[in-house]
Amino acid sequence: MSQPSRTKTITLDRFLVERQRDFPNATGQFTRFMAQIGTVAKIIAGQMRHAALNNLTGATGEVNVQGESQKQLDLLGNQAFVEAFEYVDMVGIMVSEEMDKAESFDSDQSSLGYALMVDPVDGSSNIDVNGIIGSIFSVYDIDNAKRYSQEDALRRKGRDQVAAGYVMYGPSTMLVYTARDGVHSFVLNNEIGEFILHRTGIQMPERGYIFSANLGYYGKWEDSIRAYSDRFMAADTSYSLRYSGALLADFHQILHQGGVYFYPATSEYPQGKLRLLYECAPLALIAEQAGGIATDGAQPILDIQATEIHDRTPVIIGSQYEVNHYLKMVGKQT
Ligand code: P6P
Repeated sequence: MSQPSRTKTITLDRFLVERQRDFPNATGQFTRFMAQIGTVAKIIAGQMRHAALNNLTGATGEVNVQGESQKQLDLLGNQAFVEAFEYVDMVGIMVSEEMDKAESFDSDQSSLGYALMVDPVDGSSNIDVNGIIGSIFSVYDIDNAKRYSQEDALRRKGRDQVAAGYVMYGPSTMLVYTARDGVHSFVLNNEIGEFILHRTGIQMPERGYIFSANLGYYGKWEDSIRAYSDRFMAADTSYSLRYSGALLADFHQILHQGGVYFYPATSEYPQGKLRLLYECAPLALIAEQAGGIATDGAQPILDIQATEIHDRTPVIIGSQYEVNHYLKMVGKQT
């Protein structure tokens, strides 16, 4: 009798342990870190699934440091990250879209630790209409022994990231990350509570057919950006517009199908709206690891020096063809 074909089920933990063998100096700290990310993702996924039933949608009535209305799930998501990393003694400092200042986790370890930057619930305005949302994270090495000042430890360039990734709370809960060794995705199997390997070495198509931008701001863009945007709607091109209001969801589609997401400076956001440390830099590392490009129009996102933990930046991110076209038509990239 033929045996059932055994598709190897590779959990996130197994993948991390096997990858760790490729890094002879690995201490296992990153493996433990990513396991905690998996735990936070499961907690937030559960909160999202039951939000409407538990009356957890809607705003808190507070405004966050960004001047944006804070949703209940913004705070719950942020708390899930704080609780997951304050006790494991590997994150020395955490920056979050939902916290005015960086949170220091006292650590008696003298070895290397991590600085963690997170957008706990990206696209939270979608919560009230059951839209797609996610969490974005970015990780840097810090040396707790030196007792960095928070600001010193945080004035980083995205190119220094140890790892970056996001969790998408959609029809499936999907975790996508890179540790500078390619881009890998995992899907949460709710029956067994494990993230299962979905794809490794994801490569972004060199050219796509999706463009993602909030055309409601068309009138607030400079002329050259309007001309760039017009190209996607011209009779002789065949692009589709996709814009969900959640950066990571729009980026995820472009990562797999190719194209471009752009949120340029507007008269309302002269520095751009999206945040450098916990939205643009992590996705830029993933984009570059997958063969794509991420720029602010003048320089690669990963080369931008953060001066403040909630810095904003214009962002154009996606396939080589579409982003290079932006740089030709609009950009001044050195
Ligand atoms: P707008 C969500 O608030 C976010 O930071 C990104 O996830 C999203 O792409 C963008 O802002 C949406 O901004 O101005 O189009 O509503």
